[in-house]
Amino acid sequence: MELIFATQNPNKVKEIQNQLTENIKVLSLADLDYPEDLEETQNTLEGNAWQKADFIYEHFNRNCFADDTGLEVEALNNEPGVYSARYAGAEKSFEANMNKVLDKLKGKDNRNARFRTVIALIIDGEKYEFEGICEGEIIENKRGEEGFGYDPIFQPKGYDRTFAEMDLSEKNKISHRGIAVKKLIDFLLKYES
Ligand code: ITT
Repeated sequence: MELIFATQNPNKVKEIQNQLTENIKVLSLADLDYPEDLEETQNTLEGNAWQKADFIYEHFNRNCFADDTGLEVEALNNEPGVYSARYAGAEKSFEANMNKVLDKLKGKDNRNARFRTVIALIIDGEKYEFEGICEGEIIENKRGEEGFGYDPIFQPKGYDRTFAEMDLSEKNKISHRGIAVKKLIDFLLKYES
């Protein structure tokens, strides 16, 4: 089976292909010589994941999936959420985004937050959705050098280290994307057999 992953991010493609058997091949948009960024103009993670998957299905008429992730901070009405990548502006600066969250949380006791990933899959014309959630809190000062995005300010529940203080394999075991991807893979392996 071949599946198109509707992303321009080669790391995400590699991450998933590593966990699948040879029978399931994940193709990136680069493999299809499709150079454009996909539109993400919806106001929910679900909306964006389906927007990307639907677009690719209509364009190529092939089995495909897409994902979207956001950081949801309880005391900020679940902001930045779907706007996580460009919370502090179009330049998509990880530093500026983290500083904005830290500024907005100054003086607030409730620092609960969660990362949420949604994966939209279209296979043989049928639609399936998978979700992964990682609960945690926003710490007061950035810690750690690993990972990306909001990792230096996010400490998962039950841990005294941030995501940026974990290596990728440790993060993947408990992370939002790790959980959603595992659900997708379990589904695909069963679907194949
Ligand atoms: P695409 O090219 O696939 O669209 P993206 O950079 O937009 O990748 P996502 O939609 O997965 O990435 O996530 C949106 C933003 O949420 C991302 O730019 C980060 O700021 C943040 N984010 C997502 N996953 C994260 C993680 O595991 N750790 C920290 N921040 C994360």
